[in-house]
Amino acid sequence: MEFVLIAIAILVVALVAGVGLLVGRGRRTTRLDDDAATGTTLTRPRPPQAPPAPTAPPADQPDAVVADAPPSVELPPAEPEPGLVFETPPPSAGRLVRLRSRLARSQSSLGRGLLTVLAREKLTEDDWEEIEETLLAADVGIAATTQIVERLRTQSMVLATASGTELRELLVDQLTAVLGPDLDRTLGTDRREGRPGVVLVVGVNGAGKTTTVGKLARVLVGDGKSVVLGAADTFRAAAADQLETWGERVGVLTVRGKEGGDPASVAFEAVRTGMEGEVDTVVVDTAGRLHTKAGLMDELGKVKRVVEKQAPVTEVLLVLDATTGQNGVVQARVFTEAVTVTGVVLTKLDGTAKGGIVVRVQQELGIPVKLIGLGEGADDLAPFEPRAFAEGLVGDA
Ligand SMILES: Nc1nc2c(ncn2[C@@H]2O[C@H](COP(=O)(O)OP(=O)(O)OP(=O)(O)O)[C@@H](O)[C@H]2O)c(=O)[nH]1
Ligand SMILES: [Mg+2]
Repeated sequence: MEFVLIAIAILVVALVAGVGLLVGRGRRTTRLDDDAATGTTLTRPRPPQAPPAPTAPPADQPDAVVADAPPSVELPPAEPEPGLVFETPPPSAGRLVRLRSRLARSQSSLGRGLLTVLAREKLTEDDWEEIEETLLAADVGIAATTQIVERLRTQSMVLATASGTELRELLVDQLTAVLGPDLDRTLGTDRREGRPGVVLVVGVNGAGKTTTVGKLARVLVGDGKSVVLGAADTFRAAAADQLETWGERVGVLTVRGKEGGDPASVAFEAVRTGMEGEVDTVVVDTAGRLHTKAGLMDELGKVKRVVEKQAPVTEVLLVLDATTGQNGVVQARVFTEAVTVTGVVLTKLDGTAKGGIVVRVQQELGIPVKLIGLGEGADDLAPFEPRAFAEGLVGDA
């Protein structure tokens, strides 16, 4: 009798396990159990990873994220649901050359305007003034405008006899020179000393942060890297959904928290997950914040400090909307006081005639523009390359 009871018990357990497995496979993304302490849920990432050894939480882990027993995170190969295929985004190389025609609005004011004047037989003072005004109208800024005009003036003799193609080349050279061709624009996305690169993305409301995080994940996946996303914008549930959708398309895991939860906890959890999964890069999205609200700006500092209890933040990207002009530069200054910004992302350059803003932002902030957004398409984000950008501004023959 006892034997029969044991046999029935084993049968029941086997049945329950079988049903559980079937249900799990049917989901588009797998969610691990809620972390009791943080309410964080996880979806699976793309890269096949060896299951990590269970680790104890670090001694200096902040109170808000100390779980009794943090779920050990196993990151098996991400498998899309049958019939669903992960997208394969293009690599970073060559993106700007492909997208530079999106600078069309800038081209019409800068390229055409300048080339028309430069092509005149003998340049008068009025002509030079017109050149200056055209550059200023494209938001190039006074310092760079003066530099470009002075250099072109020293080449007056050459200009007088130059062909259309030669004029274009001269102009591209001068624009490239003010775009900081020698600045280091390497993105801090690589693993260092056995830990993932950690990218924190900050900026004011609506600048394009979440979109940039999603697009950046695609750039990284396109370059063969493994990525985890952190949805540390806990103000709106929709923000985490938005990010998760970007991730799911390329098989990248998103760590998210409860709406209204502590953003630093989510960022911490995302980095912990990335460490355990041994991914290359963890990219953390943050909530849009008004640069005038001191409390919100302080919160950014906290997010960074909490993350750095585990791994150094290797890149802080400030996302600026290129259509906001001078205001963007003012905002940027406040952000640089709250966190050390290591790179600027200028978004919406496709929607402005003021492509020269890149020059001004770099010169006034002393921070390199590392990425630019040139459209709403999933792969419309490109690493910034001065010469290709200058060519885009001037336009094709
Ligand atoms: N045309 C164009 N639109 C862009 C670009 N980058 C972002 N956008 C659009 O800008 C809008 C805002 O983008 P989000 O990524 O939601 O901005 P956010 O900074 O995360 O906003 P909050 O989280 O509300 O602060 C969206 O409609 C994006 O499609 C770009 O390079 N070009
Ligand atoms: Mg957002």
